[in-house]
Amino acid sequence: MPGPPVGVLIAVTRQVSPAMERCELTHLQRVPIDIGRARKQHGAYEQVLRALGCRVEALPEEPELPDSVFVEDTAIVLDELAVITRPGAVSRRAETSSVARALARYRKLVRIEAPGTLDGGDVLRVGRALYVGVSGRSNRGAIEQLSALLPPLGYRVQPVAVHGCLHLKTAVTRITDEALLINPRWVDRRSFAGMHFIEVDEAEPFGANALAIGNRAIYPASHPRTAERLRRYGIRVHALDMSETEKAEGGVSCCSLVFAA
Ligand code: CIR
Repeated sequence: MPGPPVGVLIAVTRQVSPAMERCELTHLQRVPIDIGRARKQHGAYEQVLRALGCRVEALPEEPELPDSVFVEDTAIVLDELAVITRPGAVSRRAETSSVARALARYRKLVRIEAPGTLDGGDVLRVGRALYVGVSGRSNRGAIEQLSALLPPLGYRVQPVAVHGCLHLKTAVTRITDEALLINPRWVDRRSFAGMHFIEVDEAEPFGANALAIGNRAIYPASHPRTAERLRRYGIRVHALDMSETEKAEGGVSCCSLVFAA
């Protein structure tokens, strides 16, 4: 298992939008969101990022962009460059420009062009492999663009079918370079040859989204049984109440872009 990360880690985040109640929803029913509570929870999330060694760069809030707290969907930050996405939901396309400005200080930028659509929540990186969910948000056109751009840099791009959930990373996230946290009902584990799997508890289908940093993971308090499985695997779990962003169909990985400066 890799030790704690070395060097400066940046975590780009964004304050919860006052419009979050108008967020996109695909698999969930709309229920009231308490914006004040969402902001407190988001502040606690940023605190844990700091405790895990990240320098948090919080972008200003976007009052007209309901889903703008979910910065993960706007970019894929790799070691050599950042790919600015073209989000699958039209309501989310305007989120990318401010993130691109923030990332331009750290990486050369490239962009997904129409008719490609890509949400960062569909891109799972494990070592030099990029698994890309073919979902309601991310299409083959974007995967073709990634497949032209990234193999010359040493990345392998592999499309993965996702069923029954919003993004690939709703169904599976990286815990270490050897282990994935997975809900096998939403994604086929055979897509990830050679990996070890930690399965979510059956009662916690949304439990496959963790944000792992070194041997620690930021993880929603709403999935205690799966959290126990992570602990048994040797992961130090930082459990957070994320109830309000969960109502907006977001997980813990969605709320930041973490990368080495
Ligand atoms: C959406 O539907 O786009 C937002 N309400 C939730 C996005 C969550 N992002 C993610 O899983 N990466």
